[in-house]
Amino acid sequence: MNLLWKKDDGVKYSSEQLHGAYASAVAARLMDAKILTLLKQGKIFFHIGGSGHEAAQVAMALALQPGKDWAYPYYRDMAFALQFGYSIEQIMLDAMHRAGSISSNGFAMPFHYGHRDLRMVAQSSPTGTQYLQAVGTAMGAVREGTDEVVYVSSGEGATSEGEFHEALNWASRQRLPVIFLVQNNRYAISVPVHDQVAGKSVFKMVQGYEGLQRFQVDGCDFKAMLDTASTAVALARRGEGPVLIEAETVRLLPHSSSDDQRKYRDQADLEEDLRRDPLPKMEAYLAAQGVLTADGAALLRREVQERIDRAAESGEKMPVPDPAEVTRFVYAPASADHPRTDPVPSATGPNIVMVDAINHALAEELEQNPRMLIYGEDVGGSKGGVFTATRGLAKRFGEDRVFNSPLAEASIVGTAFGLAVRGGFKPVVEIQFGDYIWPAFMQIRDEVAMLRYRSYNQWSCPMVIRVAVGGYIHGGLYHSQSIDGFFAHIPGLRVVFPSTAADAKGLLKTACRSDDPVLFCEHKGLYRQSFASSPEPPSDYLVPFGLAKVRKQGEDLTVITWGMLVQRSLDAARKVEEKYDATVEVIDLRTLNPLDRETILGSVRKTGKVLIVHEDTLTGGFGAEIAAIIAAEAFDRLDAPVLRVAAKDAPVPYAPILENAMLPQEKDVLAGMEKLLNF
Ligand SMILES: Cc1ncc(C[n+]2csc(CCOP(=O)(O)OP(=O)(O)O)c2C)c(N)n1
Repeated sequence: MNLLWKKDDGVKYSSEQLHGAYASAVAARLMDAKILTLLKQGKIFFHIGGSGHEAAQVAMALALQPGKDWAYPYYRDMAFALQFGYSIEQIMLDAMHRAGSISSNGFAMPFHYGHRDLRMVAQSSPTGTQYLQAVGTAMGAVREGTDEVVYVSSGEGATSEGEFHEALNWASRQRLPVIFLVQNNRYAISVPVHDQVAGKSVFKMVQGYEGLQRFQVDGCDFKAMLDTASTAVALARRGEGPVLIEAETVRLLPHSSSDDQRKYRDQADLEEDLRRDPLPKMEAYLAAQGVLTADGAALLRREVQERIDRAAESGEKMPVPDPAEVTRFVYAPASADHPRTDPVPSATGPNIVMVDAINHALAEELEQNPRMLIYGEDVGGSKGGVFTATRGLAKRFGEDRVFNSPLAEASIVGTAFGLAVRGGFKPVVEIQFGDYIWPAFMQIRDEVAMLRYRSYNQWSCPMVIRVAVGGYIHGGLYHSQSIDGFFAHIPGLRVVFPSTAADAKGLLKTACRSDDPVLFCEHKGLYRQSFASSPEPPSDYLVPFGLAKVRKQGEDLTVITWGMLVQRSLDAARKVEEKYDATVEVIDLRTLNPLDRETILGSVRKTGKVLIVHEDTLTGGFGAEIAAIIAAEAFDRLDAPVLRVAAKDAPVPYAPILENAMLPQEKDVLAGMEKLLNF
């Protein structure tokens, strides 16, 4: 083997490796051209290319170890993907959205790379979400005692996203082995870098992160880039912390096939980029090293072009995905098999309140699963969360397994994603208040809930997101919100909402063992309520998802409710039964996703009248969904319109008299019941 590269840190590359990197760069360049032709022919619908970024990308991939190191590339990373181990044929099948395409089987957009064997985590489209995920994966690498490195990339535009900075903060704080490669082509679609980045340089912008090593390099210069990438990987692998590389590249094509860059870039600017084209420079360097000749380069181009043409021809003949599979991998395949029987606890302990039941469920699950981790704001140390749900856990299980996160909700969920995709780790994270879950919404909606689907079941990130929700506690506008309606609207996310201590324990334990991500709603007003307390079920008590509980049997009216409104509905039912010759059935849904349609419809068909009661605001609340299901499935059994009792369409105000007026009260439930019984 002819070794051409030897730096002080001992990194070496053979002539074969350098030649291979050139072949990947050429393949990426020719693929861009071919796909644009196929697009004009109507055979492909979208293209986003990396022409001008090839040298930076292949150098980076060459410095990493595919299969060992992890990669979170971005959509412009075709040359990286090829050098890391993707084949031309695989990328072509992705581009043609054919069945069998490696990244997603045609479910994700092309150029969103994901490859299980290569440890390349299936990518999404939001700019910047990948950064926190890479940090989480690096946390896992360190915890497992490996010397794996995690690569993550984006353009310079994505560095304006807050999550990029959250990721730098977390990675620097924990000295994690993450390589942040920012490929600065000076445009984010049409936005020039001076409208984007303070000081026009990402390298300068991030200088305040102590512990972050930084490099700025000409990304069109293969040698300079390989030198930098090798140094960066060696540093990260040695445990010397994260590294940011700003590689100055050029964008030789428009942003994507939907863009025309001549509308916002002048001729001189475009020509200047062409002068910096990295490929001729790479060829000259490799020729000088004796790795490439002019004839050899020409032959390679011909061979690669032929292979690309063949890949396009055979790709066209491949079948398209099967529409029968359109909902196949929204959830873990086994998750449809939840048992339909409510377990009876084998023994019960003394009465406990809900927050203690949650605490005990977490302790038991930490005990039985050594790879479960708990973190969030104020969760570690002796405080144990602002509601004390995690009190004592850090002391008992160690600060290594139960710890504080920075005050950053996207960080909490994004890193949990990165931990969970490794397999094995089960992050059970806490969002302190539902009102503050929104910075994590992108991670939850576009990332956590969609990962399995977009990767055709190659990747998943099961986790539990515990979140304190709800009002009736004089918490005001920002400590009282109901969020269940938003999250029940997300395919791929389980939504659980217990109303008793026993259910909270049994459901949380199920959540901790679920293969799906779970949003676990804990009502703050129920944490210490005596009416929500129950005898404590033992550690083998697991409540299945998708099984509502009939809290009170009745014949004349069905009330469907969950969370805080269960008790108010039970109280109202008893009052109405004293006044009317009628009995009321009260159903506590316990999980909104999966939804127990069977119990709902069975009861409605029996009573013929239904009142849906929830704490969330009326418009767009989850009650509307239940009403629609009943209207569609049990219309012929209804003796009255479906009615809803819910909060007024307003925020939750602070003064108790206002809060009471806004949130549904027992008297409102009673009025709804009477209206239906009198109908
Ligand atoms: C969160 C989010 N906002 C907006 C977009 C639309 N978008 C896609 S790419 C892009 C520009 C990205 O520019 P940059 O990060 O510099 O990378 P480049 O495409 O130049 O390589 C935008 C605005 C998106 N995908 N995600």
